[in-house]
Amino acid sequence: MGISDIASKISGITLSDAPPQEQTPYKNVISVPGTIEAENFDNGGQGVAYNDVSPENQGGAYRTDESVDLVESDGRIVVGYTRPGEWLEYTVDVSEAAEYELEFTVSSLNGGGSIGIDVDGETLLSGIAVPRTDDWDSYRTFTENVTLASGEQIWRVNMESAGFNLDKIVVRPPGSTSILRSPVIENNLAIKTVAGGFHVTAGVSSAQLKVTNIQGRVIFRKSGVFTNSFIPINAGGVYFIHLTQGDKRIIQRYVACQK
Ligand SMILES: [Ca+2]
Ligand SMILES: [Ca+2]
Repeated sequence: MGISDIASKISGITLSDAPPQEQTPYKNVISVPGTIEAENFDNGGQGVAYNDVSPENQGGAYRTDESVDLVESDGRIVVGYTRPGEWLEYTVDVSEAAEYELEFTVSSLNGGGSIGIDVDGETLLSGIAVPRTDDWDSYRTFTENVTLASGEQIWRVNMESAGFNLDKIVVRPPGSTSILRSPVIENNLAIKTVAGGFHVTAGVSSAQLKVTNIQGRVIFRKSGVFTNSFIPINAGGVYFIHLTQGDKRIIQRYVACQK
């Protein structure tokens, strides 16, 4: 067998010559409203169901025959070792065209990441900053509101800027959550909800704090620099806490139980 025969045999087994795999849901089509676990990306492999820079599963968890880096962290399976330009696709079925709230669960040691979502090739979200959580094993949520069409669709989650772990995205009708865990945009801007009220920090430059009730009426307003300042909420009901500082903004829902 000559060199050219060997070369043709080698090229005959390279993956690039294999026909592309068909894209199918990993377990089931994911019902929305519902939970998209990041690790349950579609079947189909590199270039079809996902784009992953490193050929091996660097975390070594869950789906060990895929290139996507899956890590066990804080008792969860998450997508880790994210790199800019990587993406994952999910086959979802939206029950009803409506507004929904997307709640992302993430961790990030150093912050600086951003995420986006395309639906059937159209941008749904782009440039969404992923909060810093100071530890890879420390997870937080943040939410974005979107309008979705009904029916089966392919969601592509884009790792626009890297440096975060993605656990899951919960999709729910807006207004259906109870107390959300606190998002942190930067270390110096945070809302931490607790029973009986919330703590607010805007530690570096002056921020505006506004609390509205479910009718949109402002019931509390404060501006300046706060460090872990406690704002009591005494009457039961649903409130929205708005914290803005320059172009940064956190809006968080707070549900106070009747006493
Ligand atoms: Ca990989
Ligand atoms: Ca997960």
